Amino acid sequence: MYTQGLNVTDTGKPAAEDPAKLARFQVKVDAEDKIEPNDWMPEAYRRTLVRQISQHAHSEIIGMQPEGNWITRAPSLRRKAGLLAKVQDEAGHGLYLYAAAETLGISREDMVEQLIAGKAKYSSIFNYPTLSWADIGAIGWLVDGAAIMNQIPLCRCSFGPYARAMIRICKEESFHQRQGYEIMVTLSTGTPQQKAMAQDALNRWWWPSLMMFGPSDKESLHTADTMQWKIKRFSNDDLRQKFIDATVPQGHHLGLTFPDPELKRDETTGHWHTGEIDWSEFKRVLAGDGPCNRQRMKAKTEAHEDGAWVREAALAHARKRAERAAAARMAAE
Ligand code: FAQ
Repeated sequence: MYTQGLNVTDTGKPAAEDPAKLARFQVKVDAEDKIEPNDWMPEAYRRTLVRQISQHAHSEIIGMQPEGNWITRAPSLRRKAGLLAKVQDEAGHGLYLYAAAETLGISREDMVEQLIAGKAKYSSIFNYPTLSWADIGAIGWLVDGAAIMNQIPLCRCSFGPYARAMIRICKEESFHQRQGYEIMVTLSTGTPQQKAMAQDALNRWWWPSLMMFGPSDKESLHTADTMQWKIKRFSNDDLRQKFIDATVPQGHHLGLTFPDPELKRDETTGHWHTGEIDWSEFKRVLAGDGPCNRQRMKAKTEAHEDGAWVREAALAHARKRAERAAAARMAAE
C-alpha cells in the first residue's frame, strides 16, 4: 500500500491533522494560490488528488485502445496521419498526468500496478467498442468534447502540477474535438450509407458520453470535498448540462437525430433537457461488466508484460551511464 510521504501513525491510520494548518491551507485555496508539491496539504486532499489524477492518466492510456483499433483501417492517408497523431497525444497526456501524480509521492509503477490489479478505475467510456470508422468521428466530437468541458475548469485546479498539465492537454483535446467533428461533417454530408454510419455512431456514443461526467450530484461521493478544495469547480450535473447545451445544436447542424425521444429545449431557460440516464448501465460498466472491460484490461496487461524488456533495458542503460560518470569523476580527482 502507498504510504510514502503520508502523515500516518504506527497503526497505518492517518494522523489527526492540526486545525491551524488546515485553516491556513483553506485560506490559501480560497485566495486562489496554487498548492505545490512541497507545501503542507491535508492527507485527504493528497489522496483525492492521487485518485483523480491517476484515474485520469489511466483513462488517457486505456483511451488509446478504441481509436488504435482503426489506425490500420483509416479511409485515407490524411485520416490515418490525423488519427495516429491523436492517439500519440493521448499517450503524452497520460505521461503528463502520471508525472503530476508522482509529485504527490506515488510512483508511476505503483499506479500502473493498481490499474492492472483492477484496483484503480479509468473512464467508463473506453469500455465501448469502435465498430465503424464513424466511431472515430463520434469519439472526437463527443468524447473529447465531454473531456474538454470537464477539463477546462481543471486548468484552474488548486494543485499546481495538475492545473499546469491540464493547460496543454486542453489545447490538444480541443483540436481533437474539431478533428472528430470534421469527420462527422464529412460523413453526414456524404452518401446515404455514410450518413447512416454517422447516425449509428451517435446512437451508440451519446448516452455513454453523458455518463462520462460521473454520477448525478446526489450520488457523487467526492464532489463536496473536491469543490471545497477547488479541485473541481463545477458539479457533475452542471458540467453535463453545459455539454448537452453545447452539443445538441452541433448534432442538429449535422442533420442527425439524438437517440432520446424526450430531448427538448426549455424555451425559458434555453437549456436542453434529456430523458433519464440509465444509471444501471453506468454501474455495470464501473463494476467491470461493460462491453469491452475485459478486452481493454487484457490488452493493457499484455502490453505491459511485452514491454518489460524495454523497462529493463532502460534501467540497465541508466545504470551503465551512472557507472561511467562515476568512473570519470574518480579519474578526474
Ligand atoms: N468512469 O464522487 P464522484 C478523456 C467514479 S479523459 C469511471 O462523482 P469524482 C480523454 C469516481 O472515480 C476522461 N468511474 O467522483 C480522451 C468515483 O469512484 P472512486 C477521464 C467514474 O472523482 C478522449 C465514483 O465514481 N477524465 O476522455 C466515472 O468527484 C478521447 C464516484 O464519483 C477525467 O478523469 C466514469 N465516467 O468525479 C482520451 C477527468 N465517473 O474513485 C482518449 C478528471 C465517476 O471513489 C480518447 N476527473 N466515476 O472509486 C474528474 O473530473 C472526476 O474524477 C470525475 C468523477 C468527474 C470523472
